[in-house]
Amino acid sequence: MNEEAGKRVHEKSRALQSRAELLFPGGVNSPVRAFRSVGGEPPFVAKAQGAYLFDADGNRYLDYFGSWGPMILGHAFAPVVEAIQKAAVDSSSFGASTAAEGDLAELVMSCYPAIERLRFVSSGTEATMSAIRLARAATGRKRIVKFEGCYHGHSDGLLVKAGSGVATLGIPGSAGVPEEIAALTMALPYNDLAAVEAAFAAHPDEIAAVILEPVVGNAGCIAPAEGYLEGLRRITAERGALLIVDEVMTGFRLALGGALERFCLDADLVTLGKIIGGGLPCGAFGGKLRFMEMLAPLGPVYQAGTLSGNPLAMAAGMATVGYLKEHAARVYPYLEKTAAAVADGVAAEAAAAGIAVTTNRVGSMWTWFFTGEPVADYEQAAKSDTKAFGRFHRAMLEAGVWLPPSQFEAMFLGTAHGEAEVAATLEAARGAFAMF
Ligand code: KE4
Repeated sequence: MNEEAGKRVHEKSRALQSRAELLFPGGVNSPVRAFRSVGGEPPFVAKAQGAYLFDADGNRYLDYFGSWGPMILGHAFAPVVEAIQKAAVDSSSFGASTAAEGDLAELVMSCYPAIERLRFVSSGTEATMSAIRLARAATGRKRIVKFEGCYHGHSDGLLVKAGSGVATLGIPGSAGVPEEIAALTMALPYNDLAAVEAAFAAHPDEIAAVILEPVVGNAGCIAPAEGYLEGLRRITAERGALLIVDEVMTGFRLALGGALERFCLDADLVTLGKIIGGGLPCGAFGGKLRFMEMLAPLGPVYQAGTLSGNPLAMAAGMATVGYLKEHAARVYPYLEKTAAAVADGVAAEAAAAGIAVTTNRVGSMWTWFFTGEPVADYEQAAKSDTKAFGRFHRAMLEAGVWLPPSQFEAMFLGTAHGEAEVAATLEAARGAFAMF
């Protein structure tokens, strides 16, 4: 660790930030990285190993965002690194069919019985955008239902009261999205089945699909209420709309078969990303055969991608998902136990300091909301004290613990986080709360 008299130095990161602001809007290639909602200056990462990030000035940080989900096995996990290196010597892209795509698809489909056919893309945004187009074609309907606080990537029709990024920036949708397109998307309160029933009653035979995060991560972590997911499955089936379960964040995170396995849920279409690429750009969408065979070149729905099924992403995904499948019996209970130790331990430190925090956790994703009230939807999450979260974030960062830079994001940990990391996190939190 690089320190002067107990203070961390950040001169290299500051210099890199100055240059970045002459190159990228806000100095970043994705808004949340700019730390706008938590304050302070984002360190520039130079490398990472296991549970740790190292910045350009040599400072070490415990990583609790894990590239926003993909790094479930820790950074530079040897089997993943070796798989990428091995694939790279045979070229990084072909733009032609490969065995590797089939290998990863078979592995993914062995974990997701709901997926009868699959299509790889290069991001979660592409996956959800494509699934929506498919649902509209399959039903001949135009309207979409999403939920406030859920984020499904930045395609026009889904930037309507979205969560991650937009919620953090306080933008209720996004400039540049035509109102005609936004008007086709209804953003309903999460965990409210009556609102969904009312939407279908108001627009009978017009709603193509309901898309949701089965466990919300983009408003901070919000769990589905008892019976909620089953209710959505029932209503959409009754009303002839598709249920699109966006597992970009929860896939392979909450269980080997994601939320569909954890909550015994069926879906018409599923979207995946993050972990499926082992940290390389990769997304996927898939589901029932009768819908997927509408995709070009078989059917009338066009969807394409230069780097779809990229061989390096396939190799990293195979190494990651393959390891998770082989060791699932050990990995998922471990992640559950370790995440509970961190989430509940920090909550106990807050309580001891007299600070109101609500902890929502499902598996190894969680959020500490700075509020004394329960958080079951975005409206309740938005009542959190984001300034307090900002103070907490800055204090933890200075103590070497890098939390996601937003109250409206989920924390993640992976198999590289152990007892030492848990203890260091609780100690850092104790110190942070002492400064409140
Ligand atoms: P990407 O296009 O960023 O690969 O995926 C979009 C997406 C879709 N669905 C869900 C449930 C997601 O969480 C995401 C992306 N998540 C955010 C973080 N919460 C990505 C981080 C960022 O935007 O920089």
